[in-house]
Amino acid sequence: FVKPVNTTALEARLQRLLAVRQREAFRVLIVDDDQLLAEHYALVLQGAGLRAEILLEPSQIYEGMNRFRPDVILLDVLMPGCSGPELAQLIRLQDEWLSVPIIYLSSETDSERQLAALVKGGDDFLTKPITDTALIVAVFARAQRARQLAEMMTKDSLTGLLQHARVKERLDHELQRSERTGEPLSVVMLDIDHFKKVNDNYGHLIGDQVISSVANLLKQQLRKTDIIGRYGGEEFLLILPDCNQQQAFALVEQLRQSFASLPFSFDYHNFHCTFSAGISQAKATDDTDQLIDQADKALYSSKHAGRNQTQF
Ligand code: GH3
Ligand code: MG
Ligand code: MG
Ligand code: MG
Repeated sequence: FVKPVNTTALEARLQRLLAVRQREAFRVLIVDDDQLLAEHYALVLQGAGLRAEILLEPSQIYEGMNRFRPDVILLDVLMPGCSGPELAQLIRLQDEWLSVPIIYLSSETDSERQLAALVKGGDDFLTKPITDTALIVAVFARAQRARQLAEMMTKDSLTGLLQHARVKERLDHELQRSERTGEPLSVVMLDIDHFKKVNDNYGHLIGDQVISSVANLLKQQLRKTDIIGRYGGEEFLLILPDCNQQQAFALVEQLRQSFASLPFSFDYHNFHCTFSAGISQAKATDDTDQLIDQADKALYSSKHAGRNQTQF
């Protein structure tokens, strides 16, 4: 006697689980040559509040990954041209995609062959046919873990901003995109002025608070599409897509003035801090390092000219 699964109770629990608000819906890339089936999975996942995109053509995997940046890949095993496990191997060749969970979804029930597929770079093996609930749970659980891990790996713990290496990766990506679309792209380097004195006069804990408040100001005032990184101790790198040098200048000047007027206190003593900034706008011939270097040089000019200012 097998006790029937109470699907309504399970689904209700699942709904509650999914109701936990995600800052951004999980993205699932469905790679399957069977369009009808892929569309069915996409609908099921979208119904559960996830974002799903279908890739019917395995050869477009890198393009699809770069455009969609999935949290999870749902991968068919038997496809013409390139098998699922072969594709998993290709995905794992890119450092950037090493930790994206790959879930095989196939009618393959032979455990030897399932194992062989997993060894090539997959994380889970689901078999078709699959219930909607089982699919949602499997994908959701993997996506959630992957997001948590990715957050921990990429975010600076004091400010919650992207770490040095990650912000450079994002700049590579945005630079390629701006070359493709022709949209302007600006980069800003910020550095807190005389920060050593803040530490010396008020201690490192207060210094940390000052760094956090720059980060909070940036998070509050920049657009969702802007990218903010903690580039060094008290240095920040901003990537501003679809923003030219003049627009970036106006924006940074506003930020600079807001920050300069922010009061800090230590032992009933109030003090203010300032930062200096340098801006560079991408030209067609620039690479990531050149763009950062130009922003750095502009920052140096601001420092040299007396600090608490923005130059490009
Ligand atoms: P300048 O105006 O030329 O930028 O002067 P500065 O004093 O800010 O010079 P510099 O950039 O060389 O000094 C940065 C200091 O920031 C050195 C380091 O001790 C301190 N620092 C770096 N990371 C942290 C951090 O996470 N917390 C605190 N409290 N201090 C940090
Ligand atoms: Mg197939
Ligand atoms: Mg510095
Ligand atoms: Mg400094």
